[in-house]
Amino acid sequence: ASEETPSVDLITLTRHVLNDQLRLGAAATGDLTLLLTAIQVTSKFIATNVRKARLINLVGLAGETNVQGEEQKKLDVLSNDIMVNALRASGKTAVLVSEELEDAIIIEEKNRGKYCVVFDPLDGSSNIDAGVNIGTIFGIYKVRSDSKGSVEDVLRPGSEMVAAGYTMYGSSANLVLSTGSGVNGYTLDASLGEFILTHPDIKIPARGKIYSFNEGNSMYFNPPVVAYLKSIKYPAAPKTPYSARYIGSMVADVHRTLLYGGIFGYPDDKKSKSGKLRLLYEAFPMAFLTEQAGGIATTGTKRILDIVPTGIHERCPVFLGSKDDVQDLIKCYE
Ligand code: AHM
Ligand code: MG
Repeated sequence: ASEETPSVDLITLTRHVLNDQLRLGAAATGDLTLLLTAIQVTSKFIATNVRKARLINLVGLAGETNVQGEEQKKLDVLSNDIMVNALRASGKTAVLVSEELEDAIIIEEKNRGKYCVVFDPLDGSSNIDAGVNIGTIFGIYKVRSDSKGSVEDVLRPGSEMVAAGYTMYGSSANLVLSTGSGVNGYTLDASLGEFILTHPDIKIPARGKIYSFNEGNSMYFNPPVVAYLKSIKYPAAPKTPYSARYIGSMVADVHRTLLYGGIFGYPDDKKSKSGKLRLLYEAFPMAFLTEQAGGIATTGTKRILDIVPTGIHERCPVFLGSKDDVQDLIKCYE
């Protein structure tokens, strides 16, 4: 086909998920698809506002105003508020957990649906002012059959999630999603306002050549992590050392890991006894995607998706990525 001819058979996210749900048969009601439509709208909204804020920051950098701090704060809050409002209004949710909110939101009866959404509305916000990629991370549970929606509905292992994903706000907005049968990547076509399937059936290479850790924390790292990092930086010949890539935005670091392979890690250490990343809305969704793409996600000693959360803002150590690479790390813990 010539490059000037646009495709007239676009696979949008909604079409793709709907097909998937239909394939699953009678049990599907279309509710998950509608919920995902609400999430898509919030991602488009946040993408637009991230771009606007960057413009405003450029003005700030020119020395005129001191709005940077304020605008950045606004963006976090804005992202949280649009998600809460859109998810509530979708009529498909019962419980919402946001990194920005101390308590879970229990949806009132008139708007109540059967899904629970846990999310980090704008992750990696220390990167906003530098124009580096940031993202939204989300995980979805179904309420337990006997429940009208309570925090207990989300204090469940990540393996019980029915879907998980993230949207990365970069040069384009990329939404990566799993509803439990593989991982697909969609890119926002800004002129259509639709997420179009661009990365079908993402599979992590079995082994990569990249490691992604904040090595600035090295002096606090525990012996297994130190041993592992040494093994990939000073390998025995004929092996060659790995490349380091660390953006400091989980969404961007995980996105690269899904596509190129390798290992991403945020360990627990002598300073942060449970690591830094949040179990419910950072570790679980990314672990879900990683496993669905054929990789492994572990705390070093335990499968992340098996953890039973005891609090909604709990933290946990995270290592995820290519099967062979993560297995090498696990060996250092044994
Ligand atoms: P945030 O939720 O406050 O933005 O923090 C989470 C972010 C992750 O995106 C990233 O993986 C990590 O913090 C980076 O932490 P560090 O700066 O300690 O390397
Ligand atoms: Mg975060």
